[in-house]
Amino acid sequence: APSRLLIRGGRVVNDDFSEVADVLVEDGVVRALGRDLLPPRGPPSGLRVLDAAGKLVLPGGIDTHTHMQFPFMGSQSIDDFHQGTKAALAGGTTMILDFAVPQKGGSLIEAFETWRSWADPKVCCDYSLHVAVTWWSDQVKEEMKILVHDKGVNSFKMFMAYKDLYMVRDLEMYAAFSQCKEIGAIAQVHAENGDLIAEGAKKMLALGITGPEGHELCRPEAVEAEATLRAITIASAVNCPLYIVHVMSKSAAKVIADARRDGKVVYGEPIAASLSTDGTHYWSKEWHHAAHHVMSPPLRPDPSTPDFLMNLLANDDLTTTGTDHCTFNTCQKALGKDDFTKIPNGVNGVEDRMSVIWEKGVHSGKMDENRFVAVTSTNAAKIFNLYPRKGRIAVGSDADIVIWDPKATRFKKGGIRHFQIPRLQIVNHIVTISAKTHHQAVNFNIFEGMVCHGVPLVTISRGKVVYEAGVFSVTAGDGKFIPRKPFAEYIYKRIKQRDQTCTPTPVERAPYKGEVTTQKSRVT
Ligand code: DUC
Ligand code: ZN
Ligand code: ZN
Ligand code: ZN
Repeated sequence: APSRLLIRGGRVVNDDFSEVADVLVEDGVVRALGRDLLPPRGPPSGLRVLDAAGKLVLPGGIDTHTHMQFPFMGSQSIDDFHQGTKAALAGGTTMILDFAVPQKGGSLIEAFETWRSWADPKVCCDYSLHVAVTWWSDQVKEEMKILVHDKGVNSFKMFMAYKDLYMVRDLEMYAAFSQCKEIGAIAQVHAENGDLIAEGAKKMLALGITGPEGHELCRPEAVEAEATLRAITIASAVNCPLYIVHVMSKSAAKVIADARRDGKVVYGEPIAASLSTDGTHYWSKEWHHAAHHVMSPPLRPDPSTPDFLMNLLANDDLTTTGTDHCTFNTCQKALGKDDFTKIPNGVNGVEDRMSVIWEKGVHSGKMDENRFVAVTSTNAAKIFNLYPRKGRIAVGSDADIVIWDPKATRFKKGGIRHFQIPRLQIVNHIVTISAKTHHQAVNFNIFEGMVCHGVPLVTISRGKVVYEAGVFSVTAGDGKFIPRKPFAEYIYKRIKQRDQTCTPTPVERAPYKGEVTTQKSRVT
């Protein structure tokens, strides 16, 4: 295959600027960007030309939140690192951030190495790993440091829910957040009150509510909002940057927006699911349909939630987007047939996210193409310190690029729509999202039937065309683990600045009436 690519005549879209330009790709990186890069004599041998006229040329999507082949709730998620990353590429995502999750009492480094041994031989796109802190000890503290210094990890996730399995208490979070601050890592939380959920679930089961609706009823919005505020309060006490994963509710999003207005270094990550569907499905008459929507925190029954979250994403109250892609087939979901607490939690999205956000965000008129790039790619790259290697189309950046059709239309009935582009015939085949046509392993799609006007036509991963015209040319293991260094500049400057303004300085206070000695007092 030619080692050089010229993407010609497309509209190159970064988070801050769009311009019609050619993109020359060589050795996996962007070599040049400009007008008319094609020599008048035509392409030299070894140069493949992709005509992108009328299309957008976007930085590949970064999915900040996936769980491929995750051993969880008596099951293992069905999309593994192979199928899951192929599906990502088909959807225009060229990098995922997955989670290594140790058992309580287990080594973080061992978990990290285990996940790497699963992912490395299988991944088709680049990836990084967040590591979960599920318990606390001196060993955990030391291992966090080693992971940051030697293993390319700069983000640690704490679960405030999943009592007995993964949940950490406030004091443990305080300790973990302090350590994150110390070693230059960003703290992440799954924000839900695990104690309230456990009690709520007991109550539901005692009332005879055993179906998927019980899942939502025992963990209402307030349970998410309370934990979100608690995590922000704890992070703020140690001035550690905080990233709230899977923001699912209006009330949690409001808490984050408020904290950001107060100047706190907090980021919120809504997911494809919370931005485009809702919890009314839990009341479906078909058990399997309801069960396939079971994830934590749950989708919210309030149908105004997706629009609300999308508005906050558009105006920078929320910052990034992931999917929490963690899929289970119907037979796996059936583990919880008689008891909703046993339904393996998780929904799809890794393939759907870009088109779903385009549809509900850009096509709906809530955001422009630049904001779309910011929330699907650039902001994640900045926060997790992958920028500008990832998240930007610029000279020297990895050539993770998507040729995007912003105005795809419906299939002609019974036919497949072909786009005739010189040297390239593109088959546009995912205009209507369906489990029948998606590349995800799972046998259900929570976005079933959604019509999308924005679709990836060609996906390029580190300079290689890996998906085109509905066809993959990628091999398991082609993706790479991307190590990340401590605190991105994007975050560090703000934390430093807050260190100065937040730290109380001891000063002399005026003596009380009749007091002979003065003593140190703290005035902030
Ligand atoms: N929530 C899910 O739905 N699945 C995986 C883990 C999580 O927190
Ligand atoms: Zn979670
Ligand atoms: Zn439904
Ligand atoms: Zn998750």
